[in-house]
Amino acid sequence: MKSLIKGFMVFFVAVAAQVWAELPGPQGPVVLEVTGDINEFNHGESAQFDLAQLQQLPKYSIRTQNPWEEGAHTFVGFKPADLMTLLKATGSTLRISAFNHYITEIPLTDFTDFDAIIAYEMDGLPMLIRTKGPLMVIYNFDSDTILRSETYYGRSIWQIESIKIMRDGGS
Ligand SMILES: Nc1nc2c(c(=O)[nH]1)N[C@H]1C(S)=C(S)[C@@H](COP(=O)(O)O)O[C@H]1N2
Ligand SMILES: [Mo]
Repeated sequence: MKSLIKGFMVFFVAVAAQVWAELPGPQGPVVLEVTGDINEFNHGESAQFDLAQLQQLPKYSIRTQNPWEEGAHTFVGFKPADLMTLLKATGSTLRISAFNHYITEIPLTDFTDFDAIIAYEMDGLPMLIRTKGPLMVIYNFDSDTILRSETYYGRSIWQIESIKIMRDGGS
Protein backbone atom coordinates (compact mmCIF):
# COMPACT_ATOMS: atom_id res chain seq x y z
CA MET A 1 0.00 0.00 0.00
CA LYS A 2 2.73 2.40 1.02
CA SER A 3 4.61 1.75 -2.21
CA LEU A 4 1.41 2.37 -4.20
CA ILE A 5 1.06 5.83 -2.59
CA LYS A 6 4.75 6.44 -3.24
CA GLY A 7 4.23 5.40 -6.86
CA PHE A 8 1.37 7.87 -7.25
CA MET A 9 3.45 10.65 -5.70
CA VAL A 10 6.30 10.02 -8.14
CA PHE A 11 3.79 10.08 -10.98
CA PHE A 12 2.23 13.38 -9.90
CA VAL A 13 5.58 15.05 -9.34
CA ALA A 14 6.64 13.97 -12.84
CA VAL A 15 3.45 15.40 -14.39
CA ALA A 16 3.80 18.66 -12.44
CA ALA A 17 7.45 19.01 -13.53
CA GLN A 18 6.33 18.75 -17.16
CA VAL A 19 3.75 21.50 -16.67
CA TRP A 20 6.33 23.74 -14.94
CA ALA A 21 8.80 23.14 -17.77
CA GLU A 22 6.50 24.95 -20.22
CA LEU A 23 7.69 28.08 -21.97
CA PRO A 24 7.74 30.90 -19.40
CA GLY A 25 5.53 33.90 -20.09
CA PRO A 26 6.77 37.47 -20.44
CA GLN A 27 7.28 39.47 -17.22
CA GLY A 28 7.61 42.87 -18.94
CA PRO A 29 5.87 44.44 -21.95
CA VAL A 30 5.37 42.03 -24.86
CA VAL A 31 7.67 42.95 -27.76
CA LEU A 32 7.09 39.91 -29.98
CA GLU A 33 4.35 37.41 -30.69
CA VAL A 34 5.23 34.21 -32.54
CA THR A 35 2.65 31.95 -34.17
CA GLY A 36 2.53 29.28 -36.87
CA ASP A 37 4.53 26.09 -36.94
CA ILE A 38 5.54 26.12 -33.26
CA ASN A 39 5.17 23.51 -30.52
CA GLU A 40 5.70 25.57 -27.37
CA PHE A 41 3.14 28.15 -26.30
CA ASN A 42 2.58 30.54 -23.41
CA HIS A 43 -0.46 32.44 -24.68
CA GLY A 44 -3.11 30.37 -26.40
CA GLU A 45 -1.80 29.28 -29.80
CA SER A 46 1.09 31.73 -29.67
CA ALA A 47 4.32 32.45 -27.82
CA GLN A 48 4.84 35.92 -26.44
CA PHE A 49 8.18 37.41 -25.45
CA ASP A 50 9.39 40.42 -23.55
CA LEU A 51 12.76 41.99 -24.35
CA ALA A 52 14.56 40.27 -21.45
CA GLN A 53 13.59 36.84 -22.81
CA LEU A 54 14.91 37.69 -26.28
CA GLN A 55 18.12 39.04 -24.74
CA GLN A 56 18.68 35.61 -23.17
CA LEU A 57 19.01 34.02 -26.61
CA PRO A 58 22.57 33.78 -28.02
CA LYS A 59 23.63 37.29 -29.09
CA TYR A 60 24.93 38.18 -32.52
CA SER A 61 26.43 41.47 -33.55
CA ILE A 62 26.76 43.18 -36.94
CA ARG A 63 28.57 46.39 -37.78
CA THR A 64 27.38 47.86 -41.05
CA GLN A 65 26.05 50.85 -42.87
CA ASN A 66 22.40 50.79 -43.88
CA PRO A 67 20.17 52.93 -46.10
CA TRP A 68 18.35 54.52 -43.17
CA GLU A 69 21.16 55.91 -41.02
CA GLU A 70 24.34 57.82 -41.71
CA GLY A 71 27.59 55.95 -41.20
CA ALA A 72 28.23 52.51 -39.73
CA HIS A 73 26.39 51.26 -36.65
CA THR A 74 26.66 48.21 -34.43
CA PHE A 75 23.51 46.13 -34.12
CA VAL A 76 23.00 43.34 -31.58
CA GLY A 77 20.20 40.79 -31.74
CA PHE A 78 19.25 37.14 -32.10
CA LYS A 79 18.97 34.56 -34.88
CA PRO A 80 15.53 33.08 -35.61
CA ALA A 81 17.01 29.55 -35.44
CA ASP A 82 17.63 29.96 -31.70
CA LEU A 83 14.08 31.21 -31.14
CA MET A 84 12.80 28.25 -33.17
CA THR A 85 14.78 25.77 -31.07
CA LEU A 86 13.06 27.20 -28.00
CA LEU A 87 9.67 26.85 -29.68
CA LYS A 88 10.41 23.41 -31.20
CA ALA A 89 9.54 24.98 -34.55
CA THR A 90 10.44 23.51 -37.93
CA GLY A 91 9.37 26.01 -40.60
CA SER A 92 11.40 27.33 -43.52
CA THR A 93 10.05 30.85 -43.90
CA LEU A 94 9.22 33.73 -41.58
CA ARG A 95 6.23 35.94 -42.31
CA ILE A 96 7.01 39.07 -40.34
CA SER A 97 4.49 41.84 -39.63
CA ALA A 98 5.17 45.38 -38.44
CA PHE A 99 3.10 47.88 -36.46
CA ASN A 100 2.25 49.68 -39.72
CA HIS A 101 0.92 46.39 -41.16
CA TYR A 102 3.83 46.07 -43.57
CA ILE A 103 4.49 42.33 -44.07
CA THR A 104 7.48 40.57 -45.57
CA GLU A 105 8.43 36.91 -46.02
CA ILE A 106 12.02 35.92 -45.32
CA PRO A 107 13.53 32.50 -46.09
CA LEU A 108 15.34 31.26 -42.99
CA THR A 109 18.43 30.63 -45.15
CA ASP A 110 18.98 34.42 -45.17
CA PHE A 111 20.05 34.16 -41.53
CA THR A 112 22.59 31.43 -42.30
CA ASP A 113 23.77 32.20 -45.86
CA PHE A 114 24.03 35.90 -45.02
CA ASP A 115 24.91 37.74 -41.91
CA ALA A 116 21.40 38.78 -40.86
CA ILE A 117 19.89 39.14 -37.39
CA ILE A 118 16.78 40.39 -35.67
CA ALA A 119 18.22 43.36 -33.82
CA TYR A 120 17.02 44.90 -30.55
CA GLU A 121 20.04 47.10 -29.86
CA MET A 122 21.90 49.75 -31.87
CA ASP A 123 25.21 51.20 -30.68
CA GLY A 124 24.67 49.79 -27.20
CA LEU A 125 21.17 51.21 -26.74
CA PRO A 126 17.81 49.47 -26.99
CA MET A 127 16.06 50.30 -30.26
CA LEU A 128 13.00 52.37 -29.46
CA ILE A 129 9.97 52.61 -31.72
CA ARG A 130 11.28 55.99 -32.89
CA THR A 131 14.59 54.39 -33.90
CA LYS A 132 12.88 51.56 -35.84
CA GLY A 133 12.66 49.26 -32.81
CA PRO A 134 11.88 47.45 -30.71
CA LEU A 135 12.91 44.80 -33.26
CA MET A 136 14.27 45.10 -36.79
CA VAL A 137 15.66 42.67 -39.34
CA ILE A 138 19.09 43.88 -40.31
CA TYR A 139 21.45 42.46 -42.92
CA ASN A 140 25.20 43.01 -42.99
CA PHE A 141 24.82 45.23 -46.05
CA ASP A 142 28.55 46.01 -46.18
CA SER A 143 29.45 42.30 -46.41
CA ASP A 144 27.94 41.49 -49.81
CA THR A 145 26.87 43.70 -52.75
CA ILE A 146 23.91 41.40 -53.41
CA LEU A 147 22.39 42.63 -50.14
CA ARG A 148 22.34 46.23 -51.37
CA SER A 149 19.26 45.58 -53.49
CA GLU A 150 15.51 46.03 -53.35
CA THR A 151 14.97 42.38 -52.31
CA TYR A 152 16.91 42.74 -49.08
CA TYR A 153 15.90 46.34 -48.39
CA GLY A 154 12.31 45.09 -48.64
CA ARG A 155 13.03 42.32 -46.10
CA SER A 156 14.60 44.82 -43.69
CA ILE A 157 11.41 45.22 -41.74
CA TRP A 158 11.43 47.50 -38.71
CA GLN A 159 9.00 47.98 -35.82
CA ILE A 160 8.30 44.25 -35.88
CA GLU A 161 5.19 43.17 -34.04
CA SER A 162 4.82 39.46 -34.85
CA ILE A 163 6.34 36.52 -36.66
CA LYS A 164 4.54 33.57 -38.21
CA ILE A 165 6.76 30.55 -38.76
CA MET A 166 5.73 28.76 -41.94
CA ARG A 167 6.62 25.55 -43.72
CA ASP A 168 7.26 25.55 -47.46
CA GLY A 169 4.17 26.45 -49.46
CA GLY A 170 2.60 28.67 -46.82
CA SER A 171 0.41 27.97 -43.75
N1 LIG B 1 7.99 48.45 -40.84
C1 LIG B 1 8.28 48.63 -42.13
N2 LIG B 1 9.43 48.15 -42.62
C2 LIG B 1 9.74 48.32 -43.94
C3 LIG B 1 8.84 48.93 -44.83
C4 LIG B 1 7.63 49.42 -44.27
O1 LIG B 1 6.78 50.01 -44.95
N3 LIG B 1 7.39 49.27 -42.93
N4 LIG B 1 9.15 49.01 -46.18
C5 LIG B 1 10.15 48.04 -46.69
C6 LIG B 1 10.58 48.24 -48.07
S1 LIG B 1 9.60 47.64 -49.32
C7 LIG B 1 11.78 48.81 -48.37
S2 LIG B 1 12.40 48.90 -49.95
C8 LIG B 1 12.52 49.47 -47.33
C9 LIG B 1 12.28 50.89 -47.69
O2 LIG B 1 12.91 51.79 -46.86
P1 LIG B 1 12.62 53.34 -47.15
O3 LIG B 1 11.12 53.52 -47.10
O4 LIG B 1 13.32 54.06 -46.08
O5 LIG B 1 13.18 53.59 -48.52
O6 LIG B 1 12.07 49.20 -45.99
C10 LIG B 1 11.35 48.00 -45.78
N5 LIG B 1 10.93 47.86 -44.40
MO1 LIG C 1 10.69 48.17 -51.27
